[in-house]
Amino acid sequence: LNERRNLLTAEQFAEVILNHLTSSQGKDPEHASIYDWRMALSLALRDQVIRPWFASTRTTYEAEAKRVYYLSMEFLVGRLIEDVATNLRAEDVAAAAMRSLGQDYGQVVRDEPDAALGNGGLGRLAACFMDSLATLGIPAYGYGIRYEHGLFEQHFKDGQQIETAENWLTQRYAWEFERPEVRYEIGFGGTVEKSGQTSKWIPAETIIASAYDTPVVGWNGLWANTLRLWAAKPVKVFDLDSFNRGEYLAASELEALARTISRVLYPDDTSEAGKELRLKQEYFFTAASIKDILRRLDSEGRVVRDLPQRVAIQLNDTHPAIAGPELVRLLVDERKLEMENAIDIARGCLGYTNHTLLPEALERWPEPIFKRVLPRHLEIVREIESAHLKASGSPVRILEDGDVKMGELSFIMAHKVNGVSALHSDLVRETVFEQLNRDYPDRILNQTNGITPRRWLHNCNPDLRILINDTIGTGWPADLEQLEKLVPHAQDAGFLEAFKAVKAKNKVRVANWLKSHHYIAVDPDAMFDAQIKRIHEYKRQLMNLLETVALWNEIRDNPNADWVPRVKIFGGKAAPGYVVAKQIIHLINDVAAVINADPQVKGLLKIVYPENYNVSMAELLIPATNLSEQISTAGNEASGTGNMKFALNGAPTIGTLDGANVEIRERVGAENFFLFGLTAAEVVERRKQQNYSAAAIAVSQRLSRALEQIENGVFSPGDPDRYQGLVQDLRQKDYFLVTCDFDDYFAAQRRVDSAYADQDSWTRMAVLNTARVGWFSSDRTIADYAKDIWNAHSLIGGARQ
Ligand code: 26W
Repeated sequence: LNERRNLLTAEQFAEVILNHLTSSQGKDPEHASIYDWRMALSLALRDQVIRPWFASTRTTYEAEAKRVYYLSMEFLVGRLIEDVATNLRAEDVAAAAMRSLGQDYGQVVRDEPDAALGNGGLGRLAACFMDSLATLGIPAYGYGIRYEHGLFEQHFKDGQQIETAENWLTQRYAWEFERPEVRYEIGFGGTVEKSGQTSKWIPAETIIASAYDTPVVGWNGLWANTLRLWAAKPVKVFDLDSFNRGEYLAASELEALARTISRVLYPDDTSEAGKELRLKQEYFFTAASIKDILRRLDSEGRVVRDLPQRVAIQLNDTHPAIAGPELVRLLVDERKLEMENAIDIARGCLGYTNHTLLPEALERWPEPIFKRVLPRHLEIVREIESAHLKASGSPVRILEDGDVKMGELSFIMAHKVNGVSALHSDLVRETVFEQLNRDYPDRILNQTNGITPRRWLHNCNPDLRILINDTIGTGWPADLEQLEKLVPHAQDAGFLEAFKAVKAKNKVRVANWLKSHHYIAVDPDAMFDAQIKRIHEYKRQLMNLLETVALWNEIRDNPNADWVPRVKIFGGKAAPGYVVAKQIIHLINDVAAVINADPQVKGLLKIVYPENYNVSMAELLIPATNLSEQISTAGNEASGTGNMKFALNGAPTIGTLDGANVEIRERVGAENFFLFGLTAAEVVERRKQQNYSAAAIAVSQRLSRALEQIENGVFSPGDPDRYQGLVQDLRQKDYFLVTCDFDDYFAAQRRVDSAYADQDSWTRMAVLNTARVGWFSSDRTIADYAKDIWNAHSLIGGARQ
């Protein structure tokens, strides 16, 4: 295995970089821009991945091993230079090589734009899973869409979110290989022809799915898998007849139409727009992936009966749910299997992960749209439904109220269905899939999410990495539970000092960045308190902001008390059509303007909200954070993964018993976690009461005052009515119980203040958070999926350590 790693010296590597600068970029060092240097460095790194990549393919083939296919609409990859360099264990060589060429390695690393092909948690989880699959040496492909425009860029204009198109492909993407020979025709619409027992779909339009492959190398460079993203292209690029008639636009219309399918990532991570284009995107990448999987099976001389033994297909939420009907269609219409046999074979391959219980996020397609786009699939969905009704006696239908329900379809077509935290999986059993769980009692299981320790500690927090290496050795990036060995050091004054110094240095780094990139001055000695995630009502950024306003009032009332200086950091985007979320953004910025300009709280309270939060910003902010805000209404955050990243980097949580917070608290210890708020069961009960928010406001002086200030225009003096609607909703409805949890949250924040005032004990808490969250490595998550769902195996054995 070690022969796969072909470590170069810095001199040799500099040579490779220079060759790419000239041969691939066509520049000499005198005329090269930072972009040229970045491309040369990236291509030089990519070269080093080829060997393990080929070797992994060969090994998989020879072992006749089962392959895992992870189907996901989103892969929120971020930057890759450091990721690839460290996984190859070539970071020092790469940095030294660049230095010898007169280049600033860190600056070149930061020049890389994020690959932002995802919205948030679900997409980032897929990227962490790809890293862990490669690290564990499990043969796997990620399948998704090569969006021309990733998640929009967020700007603030007068405090309001403005979106502009993201344009990552204006520069060449260094990591991918275009595969013009790997192309499939994907049909839409049309009719179904019947002859006797057989059916044949005659699509009205077809487009081409064209593959782009990015190798994903694991830790130590022992294994590499493929992320295969599909781009939509026209069957016929250009209509010469139109052109010759002088109809220049019409001549390229076909191309423009076809490319629309992979043009842009839908920016909604919560509400289903029900748009036909979205359904087409889903079918487009799923159908291409399934065809690719069958082609690979055929090329290995296997028959479709072997599928469940050779192939595991994981559906990342319902977005690729059409994989079930598509696989059945190919088996029945093209390979002439019996319907029920085909359904069983498909189910043997498929697993489905549920990522949300929010009713507005559960995909349903109106039958007319579904039928227009996928007429044959609608027939097959009916067959799947009747086979299910017959076999189980279940009353649950897939087609209901004129909709095709993708959650039910996924559940019925999968042999395993999983939630993403213990609490969430319980709620999946008790709520959305209560009846189906009775019908198929062994189908639902839990797989608590995880994060890759390579990106989320080793790379983003280099000083902590070094401290940990010096303290417990270097085995932890591949075996994160070794961090437990840090526990005894939580009693060691020298270690605590060093740990604190690392955090302080990371905070200075952020303070400098805020100064230079956002023109905001913050005191690095203040507590950094961060809530960075998508803006959503259930995540309750509004509660955090109300607490901030209440704290502001309190400081002004008692200016001479012993206040703990705080910087409240917000980060995150709102879906462009989510009006309330956008108002919350506006309010955060309005409150920030007033509080930050108030001389009375200067040095004690500051709000910062840097625009365009993304993966790279998270990598900067998380290592510098003292307090992690995980304050969703219990029962709503399926898992959360930011919560794990903060704890791993030594930031204790203030949080509710929601998602993976529950398991984090169990592991770090209740005394190292600031708990508040209603439980999921209490939330259900409270919602049954009348006027619960009015009652909560009536008993809270602090909350009443903050609400009045907001609705009276204290923070929007030029437009005093601006937040009337937002506050009215809290007074009258408050579905997410901001008002009910407010007082308990405020009290928990004051406990945080006192705990933080004792810096030694705070640092001990921080250390114990880092030391005890090793279980949340995505390596553990993936090992459990492999065992409990996929029956897939590592082909590198114990070598990864
Ligand atoms: C409208 C279509 C749609 C609906 C839901 C798009 C995307 C979604 C996702 C399910 C939203 C999402 O990212 N969910 C998050 O998944 C993470 C990984 O499991 C969890 O940690 C988060 O708690 C969950 O909100």
